Amino acid sequence: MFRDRPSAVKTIYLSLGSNLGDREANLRAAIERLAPLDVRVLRTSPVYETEPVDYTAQRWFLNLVVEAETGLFPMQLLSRIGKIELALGRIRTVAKGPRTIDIDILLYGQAVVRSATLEIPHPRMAERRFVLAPLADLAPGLRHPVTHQTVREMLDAAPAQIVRLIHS
Ligand code: PH2
Ligand code: MG
Ligand code: MG
Repeated sequence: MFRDRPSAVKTIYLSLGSNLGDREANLRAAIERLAPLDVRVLRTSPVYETEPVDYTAQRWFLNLVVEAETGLFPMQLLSRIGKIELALGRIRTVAKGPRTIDIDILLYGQAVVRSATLEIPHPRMAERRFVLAPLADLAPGLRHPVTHQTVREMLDAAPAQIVRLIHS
């Protein structure tokens, strides 16, 4: 009963990235701020150091993926994530440029959301090793709700990009 109500608890996957200041501390601080905002962290992937994509003239990133549970609706989740980014000093200057912290929603259960301000699954996740490598550590068999590819299949097909494991 009510299994498909959007307010039911969902398993979600978030991509976190930082390439300014103490990157590791920024990732940790962001993770700590999730629980008080009703996003319960279940597991955290290993940390990868990753070559910048799109806007390449910037420092390498540290990236990881968080698996969490939340009863928040997608737009509520997006707005709380935005609060964490702001609190940690994110200033939007160059699009896809340097940032103290970036938190992106990759997956929200098997939901598909397409609005002007939010797209789930993340529209570029299948092209990004910095997303797929840590996601594959947590959930290699998880399927993309639109393409039905597994995370492992997406990673195998993704374009070249250097990602190196830093630690678990
Ligand atoms: N984020 C971007 C653009 N490019 N490259 C890496 N390696 N890691 C990121 O998190 C990243 C990026 C836009 O959000
Ligand atoms: Mg991003
Ligand atoms: Mg973002």
